[in-house]
Amino acid sequence: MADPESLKAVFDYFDRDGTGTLELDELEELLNALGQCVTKEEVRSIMAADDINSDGVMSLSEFIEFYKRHGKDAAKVGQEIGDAFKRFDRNNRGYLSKTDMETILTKGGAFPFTKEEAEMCFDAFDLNKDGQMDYGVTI
Ligand SMILES: [Ca+2]
Ligand SMILES: [Ca+2]
Repeated sequence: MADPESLKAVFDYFDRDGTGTLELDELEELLNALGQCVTKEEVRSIMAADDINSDGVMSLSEFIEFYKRHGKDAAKVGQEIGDAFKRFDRNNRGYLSKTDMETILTKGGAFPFTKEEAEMCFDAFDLNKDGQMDYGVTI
């Protein structure tokens, strides 16, 4: 399973509004970024299944449980993305370019993406559309 540090980085990344929890739209974005094509219905049922304390949002600990339950494939992707950020951002710029992202996703690891998929992923991450993917790991 992915180490908690990477999971937390991923979790924080998708917690756009900094509430410390993932709401439905944030969870949807996360799943899409991981290459899971999910419908809103599916997001809702995932949330329902994994929202352990039934408060309607996913906390970090629930998110970690979610990863455990949904097998090592998902965990591996999350970990790869987290690790890849650090590995490819050699100059510690704090962001990756679209080319970096394509290199990571199409050449790296157990889950090779097509160029189109990599671009979709990049666009999902590049929120302010400045062509740089900030990964904003707060330590
Ligand atoms: Ca949030
Ligand atoms: Ca919850």
